[in-house]
This record gives sequence, structure tokens and C-alpha cells, in this order.
Amino acid sequence: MRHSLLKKLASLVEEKGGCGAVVSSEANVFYFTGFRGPGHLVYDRDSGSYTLLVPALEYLRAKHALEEEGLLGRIELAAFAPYGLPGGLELDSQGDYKLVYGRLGDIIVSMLPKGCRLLVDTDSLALYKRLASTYNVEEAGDVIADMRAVKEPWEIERMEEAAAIAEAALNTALYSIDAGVSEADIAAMIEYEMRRRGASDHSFPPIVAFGENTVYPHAEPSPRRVMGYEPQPVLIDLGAVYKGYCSDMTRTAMEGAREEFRRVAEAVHEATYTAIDAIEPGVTSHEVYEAARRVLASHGLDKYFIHSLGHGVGIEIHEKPRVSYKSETKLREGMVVTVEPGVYIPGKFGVRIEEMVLVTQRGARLLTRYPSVLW
Ligand SMILES: [Mn+2]
Repeated sequence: MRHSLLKKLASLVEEKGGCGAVVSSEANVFYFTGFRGPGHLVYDRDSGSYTLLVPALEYLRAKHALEEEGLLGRIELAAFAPYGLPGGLELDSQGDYKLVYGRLGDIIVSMLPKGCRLLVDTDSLALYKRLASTYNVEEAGDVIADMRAVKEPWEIERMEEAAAIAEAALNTALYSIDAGVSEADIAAMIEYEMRRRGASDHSFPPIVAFGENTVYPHAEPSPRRVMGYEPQPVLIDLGAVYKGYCSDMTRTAMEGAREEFRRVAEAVHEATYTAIDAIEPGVTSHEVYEAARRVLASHGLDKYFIHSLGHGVGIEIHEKPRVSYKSETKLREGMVVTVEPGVYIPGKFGVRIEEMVLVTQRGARLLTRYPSVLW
């Protein structure tokens, strides 16, 4: 699975005329290796070798992750101890492990030829500066983000499973809303239901809003806001992480909805699916944004649409591409994006519907499947 990604990294280095690459940001290390945690992937073009450096305490976990991906051997694993460690430790019952001492930057420099062009992706300014003192450093985070924007089939499968887990949790949550139940109760239930269905985490803390709280796109669930007997809108935005991949979706529901809510909800619904219909390879993402905005404008509601239309999803909840005002990114087959128009009427209520879709040759395919008309 990830073998092809390692090959892509190697061709990237070749393309840029580099002697190697250092990948240090957690999401990108996970992308290339399957290991989620603090680690540094070093690629040496001369020997064609990949080394994953991890702190000693992560050695075994990293080894198992590489084994699981079928990458142990393809990627060499080494533990490092920047401040040294006492002797006589045993990291691995099977013996034979590599433990290197010293500062991370120095260790990396000792592994690569000097003075050449090096692709570097790191969040650490200290590491960046250390490498920049020895190499002609080229920032690689952006090109790796472009790679990640186009998903492989196995990544899409994980995201579909993440979506299915979130939908099962959403279903339980929606059926549990009753007089006396708080926003926080529902948020806690969502977390619980996602975990017990196989999610390793949420993609972000669930947003659960009742009544006037729905006017905040990022409302914080409160234990003090309780469902009463009067009809109130309910907005739930949630996502699960499954095998390292996120899902993201939003539904707005209202039992006993009156005319005004219905009118707004139907406009948001129309905007969502009109935008989804506009998606195909080659379309510029601001055109998709505009398709949604045009629908809202025809209902006189565009002034309440105060955020972008959507975003890429994958290992991180927000990644490339942006789907927003003026975004010039062209959508490509294999990209996974959200489409989430919203209308927030201050002092009244908000409505948002969010779907996660895959860009295919024949247009958008929904990865989220929960019913969207809940009023
Ligand atoms: Mn979203």
C-alpha cells in the first residue's frame, strides 16, 4: 500500500535534484510509514534507503506499525536518545535493534551526504535551522500536501469506514434527543458510540447545538443547554478517525419544524446538492463554492453564509484542497472534499448540511450516506 507512496517521495527528490528528504511532521510520517507518533523519516537518494528515527520509548510500537504495513526491511528502524540512556536496556526481546545517541539534527546529518539540496518537511524550527546550516534546504510540506490531496483506494476505504462509524453514532444520538437531554449529553454519547464501534478518536470534538446555539458554526456543547418541550433546531457536526483517517459530516434536524426553519433548511439542502452536482475533475473549487452561493442568493440567504464551502479531508480533518471563495485549485479525481454550506441567522437559528465526497471521473460520489432531510 504505502510502497507506492515511498516511490513517489523518491521521484519527488529526483525531480527537485535533491540528495534526500527528511519528513518530520506527524501526519506526513504517518502517511509514508503507517506509524503515528513522533518520528522522522530520512530518505537517502544515493543508497535508496529509508530510515525511520523514533524516540526509544516508541521503538516497539513503530516496529509493529512498519510490520503491519509490510514495510519493515523497506524502511530501516532506529531509536534515538538525544540525551543518552543508561546502559543495559532492552528495547526489543528479539535483540538486534539500532540505538543512536545524539541530537536529532546531528544524527540526520551523519546519515546523508553534505552540502546538497535536501527536501525538508518539519514543524520544528530548531531542526529546520540545523539542517539549513548544512544543506540547501527546500521546504517540502506543500508538495507532500498536494500528494496527500489525491487519495489511494485503500485510503478512501478507511474514510468510508470512518464515515459509517460516525453515522451509526449520529443515529443513536439523534434518537436519544428528548426533553431534559443536554448538548453535552449528546456530544458524550457520540464520542462513546464512535469509540465502541472502532474509532481510535474523533476527528474533532463533536459540535452539538440546540436552539439559538446553532447560529455559531463552531458551537461548544454545554451541559446547561437542555432540550425542552418546544420544537428547537439541533445541529450536529461530527467525525471519526478510523485507521488514521478522518470523516466529517453535519446534519441539522428539527422535529415539529415551522415554516421559517423549513424554508431555510430546504435552501441549504438545495445549495449542498447543487454544489455536489457541480463537482467533477477539472472544475475549479471556487466554481463549486459559487454554485452553492448562487442557490443561497436566490433565496435571499447568501449574506448568512459566512464560511468557506468545504475542505479536503484525510489524515487531517482539514487538508488540501480548499473549496472556497477565490480558490483556484482544480479538483482532481481521487480528491476527497466536504461540501458544507451553512446559513446562520443571528438571534434566530443556523442550518448546515455537510457531506464528504470523492471526486471521480463521473462526478462526486458521496462517502457520507445518512439521510439529510431531518425536519
Ligand atoms: Mn467540515
